Formats: sequence, C-alpha cells, structure tokens
Amino acid sequence: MMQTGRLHLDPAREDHIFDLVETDCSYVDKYAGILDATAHQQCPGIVVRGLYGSRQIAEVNERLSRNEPRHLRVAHGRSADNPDQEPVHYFGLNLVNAKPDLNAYLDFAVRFRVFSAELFESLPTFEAVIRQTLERLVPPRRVLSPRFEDDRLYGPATIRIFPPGTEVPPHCGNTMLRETAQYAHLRTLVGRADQLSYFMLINKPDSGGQLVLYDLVWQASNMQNRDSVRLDYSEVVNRRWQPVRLSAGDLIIFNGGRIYHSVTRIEGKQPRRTIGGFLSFSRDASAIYYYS
Ligand SMILES: O=C(O)CCC(=O)C(=O)O
Repeated sequence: MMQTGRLHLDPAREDHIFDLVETDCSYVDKYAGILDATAHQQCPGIVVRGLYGSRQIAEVNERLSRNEPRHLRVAHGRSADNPDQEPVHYFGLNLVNAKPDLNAYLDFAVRFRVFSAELFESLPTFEAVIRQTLERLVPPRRVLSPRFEDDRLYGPATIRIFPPGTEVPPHCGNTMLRETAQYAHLRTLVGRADQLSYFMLINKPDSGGQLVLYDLVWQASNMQNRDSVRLDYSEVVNRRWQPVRLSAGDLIIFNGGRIYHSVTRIEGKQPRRTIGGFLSFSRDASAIYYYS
C-alpha cells in the first residue's frame, strides 16, 4: 500500500503506556512463561539486551554493508511524497508478501538460511541464538520452524533495511495471521493467541528509526470493515505513544499482533538494519513457531 503523508508524533503525547520487561540475555530464564502472557495480552513483551556483543554485531553490520545479498532483495514500495527515495527493502520474503502457493517464499527461505550462515560466520547463527533464547522463555514447550505440506521449512527471519528518510507506518500483525490467503497453511498449525513480533537491531541509525508503541490495540471486529494491518497516520495522531530504546545487538519480542506500532523516520546517513520475524503458539500450545 502506498502511504502518503508522514508520521507525526506529538511530544505532549509521549507516555509510559506499557511495562516492557527488560533483561540482560544472561538472565532470560527468569522470565520463562512471559511469551504466553504476551500472546494473551497480560504483558506487552520483553527486551533482551546484548543477544550479541557490541563487537560481534558491529562485525555482522559491517559484513552486511559490504555485501548486500541482491538475490534476496525485496523492495517494499516507494514513498508517494518522495519517489527518488531508496525504498525500505528486505532480504528474504515475508509471508505476508508471498503468493498463496508459497513456492517462491519457500525458495527464499532456503537461500536466506545459506546467506545467514555466511553473514554470521564464526559466530552462532541468528537462528540458533533465537531458538536457544525462545527455549529458555517457553519451557517445557518446543521451539519449531513451521514445515509446509511437502516438509519444506518456512523462513526463520528476514533482514530489514530502512534507508535514511524512510519510516514504517502504524501497523499490527493479527489480521495478516488470521485473514490472508498466504497464511492458510500456517493457520492449520497455530492457535488463536496473538501473533508476536521479534527483531534484533543490527545497526542503529544516527538518529530516529525508533520503534514506537501506541495506546491503540487491534480488535477482531476491525477486520470486517477496514484494513487493520496498516493504519493511516490520522488514526494514531491523537494517541499516546511510547518509544522503545534499543541498542545494536538487543532483541525485542512484543505483542506486535495486537499493539499498533511504527518506526520513526530514519535520520542521518546510516540505514537502520534489523533481523526478525514472528512467533505463534501451536494449536495445542505445546510448541511455539518462529517464521517470517
Ligand atoms: O524490523 C523492524 O524494525 C520492524 C518490525 C515490525 O514493525 C514488525 O515486526 O511488525
């Protein structure tokens, strides 16, 4: 969808709305059970500091800036206001942008894992680190990558590049999980609890590029009468908002299925880079799936 206008956040409406839990990655086990609470709206989510050390994540960022994987690039629309602007682009295909047969999506997933192994060479891969972190957060449940009908694995994550001048309009994830055709197979595996978002910051821009959560939540009844994946700016302009401060190497897992959120305009010379995806509990709640 082509979005016009710009995100405007009224400083007077900045507020402490959500109590996000914060922990160093060494103490994640103390928060076992928090993702169940998050998927059932009893907690907004958790910030895990230092999933990778600052040197490690700087090295990953450097590798990514030197060697952008063109074969995995998916552009995400141009700004109507500024068509010369380099668009937000992802490495890897998100399920919401896939065709319902998932063929291209599943091919991207294979290529993404190959690239990711190179990107994190000599370090634990992001997928391994995410799995271990989730295993510590959801015991005794299993942590699974969904498999399509023919056994092919879904993509674990995508890498998101937000060039200076771009921003992410307000959106949330539950509608795409519950409604869109490309999620049909995933819906046979997962339950009705909210979809969670997870991402790790790889590169923090000079300024801006901040995740913002609004005091506005998705309602199932929204789905019938409007596009509730992405909102027009006018729908959040009078809302209170809360910025989330992340450093490179920090992971956030939050109820992005229900809480409307956006990313403020990236300022300066450097792009914002993140890697992440989504989480959903299985139908019998004995496992959590990660995918993008
Ligand atoms: O990767 C990012 O920074 C954007 C994350 C996001 O908006 C989402 O997961 O819904």
